Amino acid sequence: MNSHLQLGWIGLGTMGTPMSRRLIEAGYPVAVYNRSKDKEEALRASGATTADSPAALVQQADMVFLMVSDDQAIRDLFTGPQGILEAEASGKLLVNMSTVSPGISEEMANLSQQKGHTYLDAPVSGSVKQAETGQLVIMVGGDEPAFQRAQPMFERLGKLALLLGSIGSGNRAKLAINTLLGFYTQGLAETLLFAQQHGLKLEDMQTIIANGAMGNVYSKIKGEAIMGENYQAAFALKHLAKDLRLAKAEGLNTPLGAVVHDTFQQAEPTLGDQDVIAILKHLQH
Ligand code: NA7
Repeated sequence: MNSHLQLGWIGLGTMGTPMSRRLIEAGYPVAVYNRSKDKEEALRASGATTADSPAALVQQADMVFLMVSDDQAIRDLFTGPQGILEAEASGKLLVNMSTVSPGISEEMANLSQQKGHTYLDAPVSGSVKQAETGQLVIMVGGDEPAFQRAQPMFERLGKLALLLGSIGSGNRAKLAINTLLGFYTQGLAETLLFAQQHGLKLEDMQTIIANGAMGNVYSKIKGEAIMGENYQAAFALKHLAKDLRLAKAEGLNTPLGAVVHDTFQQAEPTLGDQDVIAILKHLQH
């Protein structure tokens, strides 16, 4: 670990909080910024310092990670008042780990370059548990030297970091894998509902799925959530609805893709803040 490296972290939501904490626990000095200040308290208690604005954060850090909701959040943080691009600094590495469109990454990478910074898109596969345990899969777009610069931090955050190509490649890979997540989530929910409607017990279906080739960690966790009626968001349904919109905008127009896109858009207004597997409740009606 390079103890002279000062890190910055923007976005302390469900994912950003455990991810930034892992870097603090590894011994890096980390300064944090979150739009809603109350979320900074827990990180301050863990040893982080805070910055008053994205610009102030960039000024004091060598490398800044972002983990926020969507394209709009990224646009606000980069180009808003006291935003990243207003920092009086250059030569910083900006690592955007949020799931956003390839287009906004290309745009922000260009603007960053004009200010002498380097940008990587580095969205992740995995949710809270993987974030807490450093088991995320990190999909990266950008150039090799920047990737190498971020690699020690990626090793702390994930079990795998792959450089996939130019800026936006990480975002494209993330949209592809989350399309599969959409298929699987709706598929699992429909399978369990079908079985239940035919008088089968959910516990028995769980056992059958877990012992067959279709079983995996995801089906186990989500099946248990359904049985326990625990829909607290490990991955909020609104984020998957957003990812499917982005995938559609990138040209996803397959039979399953179209159905899953529409199902999650319909469910979002009422179930958006609950976990993705709450799609089951939408399908029940
Ligand atoms: P959360 O828990 O919904 O957290 C979202 C974060 O993004 C949170 O820190 C928000 O700040 C921040 N945010 C949202 N909009 C803005 C704007 N406009 N400006 C600044 N900051 C903003 O998301 P997750 O941690 O579950 O997921 C993060 C990403 O990973 C997302 O792309 C997922 O699809 C995958 P707030 O606290 O609301 O002030």
